[in-house]
Amino acid sequence: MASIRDIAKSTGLSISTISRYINSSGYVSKDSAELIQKVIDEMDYVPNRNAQAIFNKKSGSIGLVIPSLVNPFFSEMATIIGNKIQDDGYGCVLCFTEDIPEKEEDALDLLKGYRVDGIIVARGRSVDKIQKLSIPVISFESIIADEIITVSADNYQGGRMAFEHLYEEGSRKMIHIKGPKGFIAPEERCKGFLDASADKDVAVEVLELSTDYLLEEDLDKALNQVDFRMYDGLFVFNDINCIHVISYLRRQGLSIPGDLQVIGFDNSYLSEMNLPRLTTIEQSPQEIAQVSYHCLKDLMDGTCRSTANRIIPVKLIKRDTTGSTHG
Ligand code: XLF
Repeated sequence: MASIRDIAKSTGLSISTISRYINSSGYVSKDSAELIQKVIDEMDYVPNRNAQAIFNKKSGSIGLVIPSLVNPFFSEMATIIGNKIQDDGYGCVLCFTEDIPEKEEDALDLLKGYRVDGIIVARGRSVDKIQKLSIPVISFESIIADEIITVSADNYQGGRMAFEHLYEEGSRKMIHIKGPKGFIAPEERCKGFLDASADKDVAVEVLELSTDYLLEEDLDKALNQVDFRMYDGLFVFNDINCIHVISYLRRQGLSIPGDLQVIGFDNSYLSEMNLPRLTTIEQSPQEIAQVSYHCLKDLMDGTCRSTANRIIPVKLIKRDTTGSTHG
């Protein structure tokens, strides 16, 4: 593998000139720069990131902490953010928590150990640890502290929209399958749903799941507690669970939306692929990724002007699990 020394030898320039060029850390004449680049291309030289990290006192990498890639919302978000990180010449260190607090703490320690230049942490729960990281950090969904920017969809409004859509399409006996306690987004979605139902004086039921990652048979057990024939409208807190619930309902002989109108949350790619195609509340992974990454870059560059939380608007995506054939 070619080294800086080989490039210096081949160009006849000094190691410090080559180093200045590679690290963009000082003046190099146009002629020398062209010559160095030509030799770099010929030798297929790739800079040693570890050496650069020591020299620049920056690791050149960014950490991304998410629950897992199983949920398509997080895989889309990770793909978009990961691409942005890579396009900017950083390395992306991807860590998984599976929503287990100890795993999250280990991931944060690992990233700290790697001296990453910034971290985006999704659905983080290690409030103390995140606060004490002393690394620029952006939190997706979780509220950590005043000085830490949270990027989140407008979950409360999304919950309201879900109720209002089911109501407008004729549902009057509704149930909400709520995400686990301790996560702010499902709580807010549920609150919005309940507040909107109270405004219309319609009573709604809530079934709370114990985790976001129930195996199909455990989810079926939770769903067995409910007689879905009593209801004509259902809001599930995220698309992946919603699609499992639809499969359960169809196995019970219920038709969607004929017997029960169903709406999810996320607008992940699965919602378009499901049959019937899923009506859902969109939280755009593109926008969330864009805002999260830009805020992080501003923090890293020291150009961030406000630590106010960034709330991303949500949107109703009407497809085939609600509407015309209902009732
Ligand atoms: O934390 C919430 C619940 O699930 C997150 O935004 C998601 O909607 C992703 O599917």
